[in-house]
Amino acid sequence: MLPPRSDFPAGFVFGAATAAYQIEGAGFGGAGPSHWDSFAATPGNIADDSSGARACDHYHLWETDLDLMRNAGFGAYRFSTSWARVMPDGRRPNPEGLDFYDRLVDGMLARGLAPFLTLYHWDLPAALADRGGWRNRDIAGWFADYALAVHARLGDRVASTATLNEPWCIAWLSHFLGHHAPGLRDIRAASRAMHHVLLAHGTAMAALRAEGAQDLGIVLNFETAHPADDIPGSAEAAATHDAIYNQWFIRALTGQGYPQAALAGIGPHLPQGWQDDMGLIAQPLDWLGVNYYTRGLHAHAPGLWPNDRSVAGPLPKTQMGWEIRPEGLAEFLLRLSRDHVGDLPIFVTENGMALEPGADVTADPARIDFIAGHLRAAREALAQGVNLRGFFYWSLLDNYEWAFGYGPRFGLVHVDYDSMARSPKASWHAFRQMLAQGRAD
Ligand code: PNW
Repeated sequence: MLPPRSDFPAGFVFGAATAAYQIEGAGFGGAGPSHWDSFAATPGNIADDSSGARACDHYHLWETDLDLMRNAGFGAYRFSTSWARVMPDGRRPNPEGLDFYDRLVDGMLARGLAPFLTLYHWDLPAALADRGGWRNRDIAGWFADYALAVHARLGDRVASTATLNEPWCIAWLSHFLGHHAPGLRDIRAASRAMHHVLLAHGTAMAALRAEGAQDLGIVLNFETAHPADDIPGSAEAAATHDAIYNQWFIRALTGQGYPQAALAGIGPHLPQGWQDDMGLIAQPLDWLGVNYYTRGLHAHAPGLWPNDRSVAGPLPKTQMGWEIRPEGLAEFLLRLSRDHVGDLPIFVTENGMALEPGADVTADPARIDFIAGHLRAAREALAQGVNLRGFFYWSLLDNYEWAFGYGPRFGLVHVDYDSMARSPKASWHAFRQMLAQGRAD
């Protein structure tokens, strides 16, 4: 059972989240290729060698999907626009792509769903990737132009706009760990990307503000970093990981500067004159988005910086192998408000679990328990004074889980990838039951 709606303040937003490349289908409707298409086409990069070419065919089934959002009783929908669909070559708008999002936003409003827009959830146009992508400083201007093009079309109707989803994944996971497009394992490329994502955010924020845009924010991911054992080197590995993952972005965004423990390895590879960009990066935010899934255990690894090796932990795990630890959500919300953002409104923009389906693909009691635990953690943070404004489940639909392909299923709604049939799971019904207790807003 989920906690009652009345446990949350009036106006608290409940929603579900998706991302364009994971659900829409790609490469048609005037869209250009993205670097995910080429990454996915390279054998070995994706667990099942699949791509987002068809995904959930949401591009054609979007009305069904918005009905699923509304019928669950949600008041908001977090979605992303695809840069490669809006600008096939990264620079010039594609009217057909903008028309699609225009209809989508109108469809949300017609169903009483507040549109929470994310401008970049990883589908970089291939033409820009070919010019160095996030390694090229010019991406700050390219991204700002894209942000303005979307704002010009949708800005009068969206409730909220995030610049980037998870800059750690865009920069570190993709350029240092090599797990996501463009699949690099290169400290110099990664360090530059770590700075350029923030520069792009700041440049776009300033441009959007100049156009009168409101309710602007960014979505960061956080993962508790604990030492795997008592060796001092493991405490150091966990602290270094924490600096790169949990502190780098929020510190820069709030004018606190990059953390020393991360600068030790990244600093020498940053672009010249990076210090001069820190003012532009620290644009005032209207809200912060927090994605939280799990904790990681870290052990000392001899060799190259950051001397960090991830170790499997003892707690119960999801289908991703991620430990389930709801109290970490409350810990992060408190830590963020105490150390970084004070009273700034915070939204949990993603939290969810992948679960192996059983014979009845709609029976997912473990997911209901997972959500209940994390909602209780959210309530705990509220009780301790955190200015938490909403909670978005990841994800509405089973979808393309990046390097893991179509295996892991995060959805409140099951998707049959042959027939494209949608079947609401017990967790969807649990939200519906909770939210039927009356909208507080
Ligand atoms: C997030 N990690 O990705 C994304 O925002 C979603 O698109 C994705 O489907 C969801 O979480 C579930 O994975 C992450 O390696 C991917 O730490 C990887 C990591 C974190 C978040």
